[in-house]
Amino acid sequence: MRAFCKLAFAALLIGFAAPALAQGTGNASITVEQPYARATPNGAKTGAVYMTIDNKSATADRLTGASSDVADKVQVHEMKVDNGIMQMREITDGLPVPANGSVALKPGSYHVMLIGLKKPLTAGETFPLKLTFAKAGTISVTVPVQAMGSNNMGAGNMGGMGNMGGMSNGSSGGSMGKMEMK
Ligand SMILES: [Cu+2]
Repeated sequence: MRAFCKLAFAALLIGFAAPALAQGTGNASITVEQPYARATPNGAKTGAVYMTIDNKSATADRLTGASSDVADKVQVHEMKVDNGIMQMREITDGLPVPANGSVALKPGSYHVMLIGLKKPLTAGETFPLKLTFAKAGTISVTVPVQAMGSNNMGAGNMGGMGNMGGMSNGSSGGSMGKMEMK
């Protein structure tokens, strides 16, 4: 009985440890870990996708583009605070994924930007996203949508993402003026 319990516990641990969320089958060198998007408020025209991209090969790669059915346009963006002003811009020359390394797309930093959302992103749903790499080619991932503010680390940045939603429809908003898209 005791041995059985240990075995069951070990199986449980293995279950947790397995990279169940690693995606990117069909290509050994690049894997996409734990992609997710935040739910968007009604009427929002933009959303963001976060993930960690691992490169297990000895050759550096670049994320050069993305596409999805859920939005008109998908771009790779960089966000940073410059002189107290939150700015984001499209990375047009590709986001570097270092050899034998990884790059994190996370709130307040790099993200995949969904522009022209066809419908709000709803918590609990998933949507397909295609990522194009200079060397590894196209990798398809399934992105789960998490509730707004579900990640404490990004809570402060959620306001920024909300502002992005307002930005695209051109309406004025209190904090929108603090954000510029280049
Ligand atoms: Cu963006």
